[in-house]
Amino acid sequence: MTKYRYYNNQRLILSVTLLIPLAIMMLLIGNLIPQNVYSHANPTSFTPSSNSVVGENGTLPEKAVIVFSERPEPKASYIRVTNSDNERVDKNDYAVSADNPRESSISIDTSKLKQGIYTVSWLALSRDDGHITKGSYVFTVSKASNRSETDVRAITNNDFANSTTIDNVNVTYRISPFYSGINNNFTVSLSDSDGKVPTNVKTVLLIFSNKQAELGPISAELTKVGEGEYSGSGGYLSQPGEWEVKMIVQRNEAYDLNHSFTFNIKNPP
Ligand SMILES: [Cu+2]
Repeated sequence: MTKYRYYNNQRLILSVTLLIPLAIMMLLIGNLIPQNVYSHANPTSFTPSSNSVVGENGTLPEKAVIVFSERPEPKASYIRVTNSDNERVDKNDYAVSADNPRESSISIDTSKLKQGIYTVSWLALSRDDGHITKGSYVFTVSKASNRSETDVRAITNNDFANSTTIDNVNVTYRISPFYSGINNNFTVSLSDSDGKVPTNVKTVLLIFSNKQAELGPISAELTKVGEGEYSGSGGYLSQPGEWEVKMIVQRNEAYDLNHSFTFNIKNPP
C-alpha cells in the first residue's frame, strides 16, 4: 500500500478540490439507490451482550438472540454457541422470530454452561440485499456461588510479546497471561523513532479470527491508559489453536497503521 502524508498544502488543496465534486456525485447517486444496499445485515443488538458476565445471580441465558439491521434468510444464516473446547452448547434450533423478521435466535442448553468463556458466532445472508455478513463475540459464564478453589488458582504467566515498525512508528504488543478460554490482557505501546509518543492516534483496534474453529472476526477497541499506551481485557481468544490478529491504529490526518500476526494458543494447564 502506498502511504504519504499531506506534507504540503498544495497537494491537500488539490485533493480537496477533486473530492468535493466526487462527494456531490456520490450523494446524488446515493439518493437514487435504496438505503439498505449500503447497510447489509449488521447486528444491532446481542443477548447476552458482548463481553458480558452472566450466571453470577444464578440465572443462565436460555437463548442467544441477535437483532440485525436487515432480515436474515433462515435457510442460509446461523448462530452457534461454543465453549472453549469448540463444543456446541446450543440446541441447533436457529430461527427467525415470527414477530420481528430482523431478530434471530438459538436456544442454549444451560446444562452445558460451566464457568468459562463462550463464543457466539453468527452468519447472516440478508433477504434485503443478498449480502453475507459474519462475526463472533464472547461472553463469560461465572458461577460465583459454586466457584471452587481450583478455579481461582493463580495461572502462571506465559506472555506473548512482539514488536514491529510501521511507517516509522514502533509498535510493541503483548498478550498476558496468554492462555485461551480465559480473560487475557492486551496492551499496545506506540513510539516514534526518537522514542516520542505519536500524538495523532485516534483508536487502536484488535480484530481476532480463528479460521480452523470458524470464529470471528471478533473486534476489540483498546482504551488509552497512558501516553502511547493502549490496553484492554477480554475473553476474545476463546478457544485454543491458531489465531490471526489484525491490529489497526487509526490516526488523524495519516493512514492507518496495519499489522497482522498469528500465534498458537493453548487452554490453561
Ligand atoms: Cu449489503
